[in-house]
Amino acid sequence: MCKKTFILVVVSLLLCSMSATRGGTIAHWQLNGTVGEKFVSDTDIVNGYVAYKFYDATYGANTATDVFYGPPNPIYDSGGTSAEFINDPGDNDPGVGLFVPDTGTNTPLDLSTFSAFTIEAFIHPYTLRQSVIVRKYGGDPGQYYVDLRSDGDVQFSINSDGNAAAAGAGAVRENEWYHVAAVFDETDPTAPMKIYIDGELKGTANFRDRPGDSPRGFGIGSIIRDNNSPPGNSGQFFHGRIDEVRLSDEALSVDDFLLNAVEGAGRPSPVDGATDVPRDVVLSWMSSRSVKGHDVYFGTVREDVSNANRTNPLNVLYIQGQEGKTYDPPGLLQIGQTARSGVSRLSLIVM
Ligand SMILES: [Ca+2]
Ligand SMILES: [Ca+2]
Ligand SMILES: [Ca+2]
Repeated sequence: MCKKTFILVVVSLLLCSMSATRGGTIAHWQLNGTVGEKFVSDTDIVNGYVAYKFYDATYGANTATDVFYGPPNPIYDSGGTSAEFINDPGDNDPGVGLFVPDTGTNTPLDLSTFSAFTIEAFIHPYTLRQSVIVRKYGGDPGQYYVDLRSDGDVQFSINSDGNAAAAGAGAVRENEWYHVAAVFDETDPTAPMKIYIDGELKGTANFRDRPGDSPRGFGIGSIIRDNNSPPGNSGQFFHGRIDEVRLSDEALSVDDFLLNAVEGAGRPSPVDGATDVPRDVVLSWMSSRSVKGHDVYFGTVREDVSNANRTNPLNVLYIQGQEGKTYDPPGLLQIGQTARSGVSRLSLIVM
């Protein structure tokens, strides 16, 4: 049986002059290292806050359970890595997580001095359960968190657990990447608390108070209930990958999320290595707001698709300057596909 191979190439047309309008970054942990090696620590690239790996105080020796450097999220800085939390004891405690020590009253990481802020991270959960993405634990007032629930909900909470913007059950699934953003703005008359998944507003809450100061450490992938170094009381360990944790001192618009900071085009759908793809699939991709259009090349001859351009389209240039980020191939495809994405050039190879 003969299989046709279709090759799709999307070329992003970049705007040359882009102005950055976003405000200040409080911290940005990129969590970059060497894939497969054990995570040690990560220094945020703006203010130098160090996130250290620690083992829960009740955690026994288990070399399989640790935090490693894992594959990067496919959207932002896909040349880096993530932190891969291998925490699968069948429950969410004990485990291994990351912490940043609290250094005093009303520090920037307390988020108590900002009238607006945004918390972002890319997550790729292996298991849906009660587990922390980021959290500064404390009493009421004195805490904030973004966490994952067993039903695929993601919640953003300030001070008391009940003050929560919830994305809702099924907002995320296991073994897929998502961008999560929690946005707070005391002055927002519509709702001061918002939770976004992949740039889509999923939930709001009308609680208007900023977090109070907390004396506990800041946790990534775990709750920290003290300020010991390493923590002596921790739990709710995340099982999966977390990447690019960023705190900003303003209520970012969706356009300013890291989700949209990708250079060129990326994140092909169907995803890399996907199986059971419907034959009437509509191919899609994401691109940054600096991209004003896409040229889509599609054909059965790899060399033609690779070599074609606007002046020499080789009969494979299907779309020119398209603003949209989807492409519905003509007819039905025979698919056992692989996909590869580059920085400013996206290729979907459909077998
Ligand atoms: Ca990274
Ligand atoms: Ca504090
Ligand atoms: Ca514990």
